[in-house]
Amino acid sequence: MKPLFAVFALTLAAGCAPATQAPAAVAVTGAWCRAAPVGALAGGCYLTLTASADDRLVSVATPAAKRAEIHSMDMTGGVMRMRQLKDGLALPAGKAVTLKPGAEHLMIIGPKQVLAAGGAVPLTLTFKKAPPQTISAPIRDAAAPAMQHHGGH
Ligand SMILES: [Cu+2]
Repeated sequence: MKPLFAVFALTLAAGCAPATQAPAAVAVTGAWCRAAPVGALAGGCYLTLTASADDRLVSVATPAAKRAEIHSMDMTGGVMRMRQLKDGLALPAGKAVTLKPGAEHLMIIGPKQVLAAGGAVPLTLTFKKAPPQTISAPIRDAAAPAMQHHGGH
């Protein structure tokens, strides 16, 4: 048993050594924001985050709204409840974390622009370890693409 433990400990130690590890990075894919009617008080944005090492989405900011928050949504006693994740969102190494309608999402509160399909929302994502990233999330209607065919012809 002893040699096995030794190998395990060595592997762990190597994983923590900064010299042998690639810099922390988070891949951001599939970002979009839900189109909202003129005068909407808030809007939802969604994306998929994959961290190369254990990390955390700490905060989000946008010049397109008064503020932006990281939210979760869950069912409590049959009621959908939304709450702000004040400590951010955990991003386990190598695991794609998808923020989507009905689950974790980004909320932009007090939009300063109309959230119309075809536009885009700039979002700056701040992580605990990885460098911050600014992306442009296209605004789309929430309807699934397959559903849009019904009204077409
Ligand atoms: Cu929300």
